[in-house]
Amino acid sequence: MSARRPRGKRLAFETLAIHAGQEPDRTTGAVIVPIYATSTYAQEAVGKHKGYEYSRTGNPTRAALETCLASLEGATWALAFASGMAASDAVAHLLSSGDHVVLADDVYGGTYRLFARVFDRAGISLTPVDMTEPRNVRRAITPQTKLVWIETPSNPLLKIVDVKRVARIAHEAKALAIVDNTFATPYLQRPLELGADLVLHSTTKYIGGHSDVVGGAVAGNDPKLRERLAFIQNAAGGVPGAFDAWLVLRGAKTLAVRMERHARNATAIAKWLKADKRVARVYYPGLRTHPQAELAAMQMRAPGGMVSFEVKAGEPAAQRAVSRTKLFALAESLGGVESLVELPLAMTHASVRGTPLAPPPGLIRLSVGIEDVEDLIADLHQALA
Ligand code: P1T
Repeated sequence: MSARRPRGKRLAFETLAIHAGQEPDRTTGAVIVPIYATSTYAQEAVGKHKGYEYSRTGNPTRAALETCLASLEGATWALAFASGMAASDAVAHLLSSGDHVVLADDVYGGTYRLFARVFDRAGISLTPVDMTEPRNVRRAITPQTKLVWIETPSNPLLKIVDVKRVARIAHEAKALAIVDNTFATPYLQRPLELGADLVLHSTTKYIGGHSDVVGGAVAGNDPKLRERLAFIQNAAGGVPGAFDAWLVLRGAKTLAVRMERHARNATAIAKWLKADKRVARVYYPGLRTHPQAELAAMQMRAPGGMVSFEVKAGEPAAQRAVSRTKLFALAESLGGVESLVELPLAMTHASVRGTPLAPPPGLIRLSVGIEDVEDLIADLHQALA
C-alpha cells in the first residue's frame, strides 16, 4: 500500500499501522496478509523469479511487516529480525576491530552484555555514559568512535536522552547514532525525525503487544546502511519465521490505541505510587518531578507504559511485594496487554550486576498493561501491605 493519499498528504499513523504493506492478497483477496510458510520459491529459469529466492533472504510475510514498520517509523526501509538482540547483533556487525562505541549507561542488560562480552572479543571497545547530560557523550567520543547507542526512555530507570542533541554530537564525530525505541514505540517517539540514523526495536514488546512472540527490527533512511544490514542479516541469518512476522504485524495494527491506554494507566499508577507513604522514589517521565519531564514532553507524544519505583523498606520488602501481586505477573519482558512486575537487578539486568550499569537492588519495574487501572492499583496496594 502506498504511504501517500491523494494530494500528497501522508496517511496517519493509525491508518498506516493497519494498511501499510497489507493490501488485500492479489490472488485470493484475503484481507489479512497470509503466513507464507515456505522456505523456498520456484524459479521459472535460473535467476528468473518473482522477487523471492529463499526465506532467509526474504519472505512475503516478513516483507509486509518490514513495509509496515518502516512506515510507522517514518523510515524508507526496515528489516525484521528473530529477536531484539538479533537486530542489535546485526547493527554491531557494522563495526570493525578497533572501533569504539559510546553506550547509554542505562540500557537493557542484554545490550551491554552483547558489546561487553561478545563484541569485546572482536576488538570493539565500549564506554558507558550518562546521556541525560549530552556533554558526557562528547567527552567519551574518541577518534575511533563509530557508534553512539541511545536508549530512551531507558530500561529500567526511565532516563530520557535528548536525541536531537546527542545525534548531532555523534554526527560531528562522524559516528552513527542509533536509538533503541522499544520503550517508546514509533507511536510515541520518532527518533529518525530527531536526527538518529537508525532506530531499533525489540518487537517482542509493545509492537507485538501480546507477549506471544519474540522479534526485533531496525529501520532507517540511508540506502547504504540498508544494503549492509540486509547483507549481514542474510549472511548471519537472524531472521524471524513467517508466523512470528505475522504475529508482530497483527500486533502493530492496534499499537496506537494500546499505547494511549498504557500511558494513561501508567500515569495514574505513577501518581498513586508517588503519593503512597511506603514508596521512596518513583521513576516515570510523565511525573513533573522526573528530571527530564520537559524533554520527555517535547520528544514524546505520551510518557509510555513503564514505571519503576523503590520502596522505603528496601530490597527484602521489594522481593516480597513482587511475589505477592496477583494481576501483575512476576516475569521478565514488557509491553504486552497484561501487566508485569519484576526486580531488574535479579532478573532482566542480572548481566550488569557489578558493572556501572547495575540498577538499584530494590528497584521494582512495572510494565503497566491495559487492564482496568483501579484493579491494578488495588493489586499493588495489597502487594505492598
Ligand atoms: O528480548 P529481545 O526481543 O531479544 O530484545 C532485547 C531488548 C532490546 N532492547 C530493549 C530496550 C529491551 O528491553 C530488550 C529486551 N528486554 C527485556 C526482555 C526486558 O524485560 O527488559
